[in-house]
Amino acid sequence: MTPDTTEDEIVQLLTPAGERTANADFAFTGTDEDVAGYLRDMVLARRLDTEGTALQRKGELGLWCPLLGQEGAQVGSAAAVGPLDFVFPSYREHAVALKMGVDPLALLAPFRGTSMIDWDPRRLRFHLYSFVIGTQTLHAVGYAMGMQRDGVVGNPDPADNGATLVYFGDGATSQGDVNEAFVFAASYQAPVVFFCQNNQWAISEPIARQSRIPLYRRADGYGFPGVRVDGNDPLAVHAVTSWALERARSGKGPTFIEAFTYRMGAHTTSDDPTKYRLEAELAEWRAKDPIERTKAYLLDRGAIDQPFLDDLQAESDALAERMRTGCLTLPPPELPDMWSRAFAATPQYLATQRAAYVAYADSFLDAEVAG
Ligand SMILES: Cc1ncc(C[n+]2csc(CCOP(=O)(O)OP(=O)(O)O)c2C)c(N)n1
Repeated sequence: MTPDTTEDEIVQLLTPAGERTANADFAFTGTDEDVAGYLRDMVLARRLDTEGTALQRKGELGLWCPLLGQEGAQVGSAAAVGPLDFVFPSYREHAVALKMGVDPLALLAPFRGTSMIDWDPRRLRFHLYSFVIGTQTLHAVGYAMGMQRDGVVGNPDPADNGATLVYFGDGATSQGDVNEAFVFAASYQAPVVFFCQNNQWAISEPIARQSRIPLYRRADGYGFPGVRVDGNDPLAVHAVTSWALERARSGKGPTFIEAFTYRMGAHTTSDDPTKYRLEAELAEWRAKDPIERTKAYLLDRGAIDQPFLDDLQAESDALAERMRTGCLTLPPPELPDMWSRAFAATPQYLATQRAAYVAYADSFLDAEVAG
């Protein structure tokens, strides 16, 4: 189902069996401790994801978007984010959200319908989830152009520079807005990294039907580099994303990264993938699991041991327990909140509407007291 391509076009540094491989252009420079950290982040994200699905099945969430299989792409890329960078997610980036400091309970809010956002995007440098396909690519380019004007790009000291990193899916690349984002980013040499998780499916639409060429090659037509990386290899993803972010921060413009991965779960909890894809395909990708290969690599090197894995299991269990109990305590929204959620400072006309509503609602309370 994938476009015609050859294996050697993919940057890979860790094979599915957990063996290190070399690449002529990219090298992983992190330590064993860093890789153990990636393993921890991936395991916790997968557990959060499992609980999200379970909570939806129990009727506590309206919807959940599983990330199962995409942990390597998300953790490897998020680990490359620097202090001045700003991240724009789609709706499946739970592992990135955790890495950026979002509280796991806050992630449940949009899916429980208690809030659109329960974290501070400015403090965490992590924008709210975007459910409208592709809009976040335009936000990321606009923000990156603002960074250029604020002088946070291309400074001699790398510590003074930032860029944006935007996540989207293979299906999003068929969207007009996303192509407009590419054009603007190229025209202005905006400091943005387009991180496409090609998980092979846009709901039931396979990638082969959406693109005649491998997605990363499209970047050439816009005038910036495109790189295809093994999305289930967190080391390779980290190496490629670090390079692309550094390029952007130093003023060399945008990069398109195609993280070649697979959505092992359903599109959302409203979807049944057995209706449109074959079990054999899933089995093939299960053998490329990002967590299993990273664990095998670290165990083989003696960089982690059973106590490490036991502690991780206990930490995962505690996270799951907190999600199960905490989900039920998320405060439901108050109706008057809808006038004060869109702007940092509520404009006068909205404050007036809000006051009129509150007075109207209160008039029923007065009537009750009088009655
Ligand atoms: C503008 C817009 N059009 C259509 C949809 C409906 N929709 C939701 S998810 C989806 C497919 C997205 O696929 P992809 O970009 O590959 O991301 P993935 O869900 O696989 O992560 C579509 C068409 C939407 N949310 N927004």
